[in-house]
Amino acid sequence: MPKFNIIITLILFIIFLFLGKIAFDALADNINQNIPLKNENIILNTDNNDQIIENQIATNTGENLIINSNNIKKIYLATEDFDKDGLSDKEENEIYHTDPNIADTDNDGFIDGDEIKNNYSPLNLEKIKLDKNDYDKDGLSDKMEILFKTDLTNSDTDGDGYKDGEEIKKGFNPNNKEKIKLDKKIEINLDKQRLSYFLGGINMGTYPISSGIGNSTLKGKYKIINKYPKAWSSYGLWMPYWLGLGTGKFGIHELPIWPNGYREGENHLGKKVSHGCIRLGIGPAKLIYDWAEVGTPVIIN
Ligand SMILES: [Ca+2]
Ligand SMILES: [Ca+2]
Ligand SMILES: [Ca+2]
Ligand SMILES: [Ca+2]
Repeated sequence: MPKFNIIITLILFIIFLFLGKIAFDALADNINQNIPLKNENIILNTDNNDQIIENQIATNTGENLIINSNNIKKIYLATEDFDKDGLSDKEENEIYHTDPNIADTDNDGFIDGDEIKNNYSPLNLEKIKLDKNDYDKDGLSDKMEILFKTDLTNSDTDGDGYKDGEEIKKGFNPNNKEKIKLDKKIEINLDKQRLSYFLGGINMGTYPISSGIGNSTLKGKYKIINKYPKAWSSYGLWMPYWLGLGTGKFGIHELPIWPNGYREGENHLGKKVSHGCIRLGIGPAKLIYDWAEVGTPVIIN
């Protein structure tokens, strides 16, 4: 009966194929159900090796998924702006921590990109500027977090136990667990009569000064060579918060005070009136004095 056996074998084989197709369809449905319904770019890594199957589905939510059997990781592209708010998906995810799928994250009527362009916080319903908003309450404004490339939604970006704001205040790198100091520098612009101070290349503040009359403040690269809370000038007045420059014959200090208590030059900030020193106003002088160290470079342009 060999013919009969062949027929039985063929029938069994057809049944086997049919069951196999049912199983395969069920598996395919299952995979499809596990894919979020939003339209996304999805990369399926089906078998843990290097084979990656790219599966473009309809449109894009700004989220690109890599799926393999062990983990799911979203990739945001610098070339995509899914919600058309003027910020790329990557910028929204990595820098501003806004929603790449919603144009107006804080729902205040202004789209994220416009808020950033005009220095407003896209994460605060209040009309508040980035330099006044501290989203994660770590003592560093959102504006400075963006400049220092720290995480404005994480109070301790590098996870070393010190808040981002504390690290910047003490001059440490908030993006590195190691205790690494950031470079300090002071720059003085004689034409603009302004002093700026920099930490790690980031401008921390700019203040009006009063430098030497005519060209009596010499341009050049200097270092702070000494500092005294109150120095005495040969012109017979006190120079509070003294930071000596060059050979120490001139320096940066607060508006001078005569022995009778009269404060010199309060109306002169922004004008060249001194004998060569760089005068700072009340407030900024102490701030710069406390911040700068002996050895800090001072560049006068
Ligand atoms: Ca966007
Ligand atoms: Ca908004
Ligand atoms: Ca932070
Ligand atoms: Ca830290």
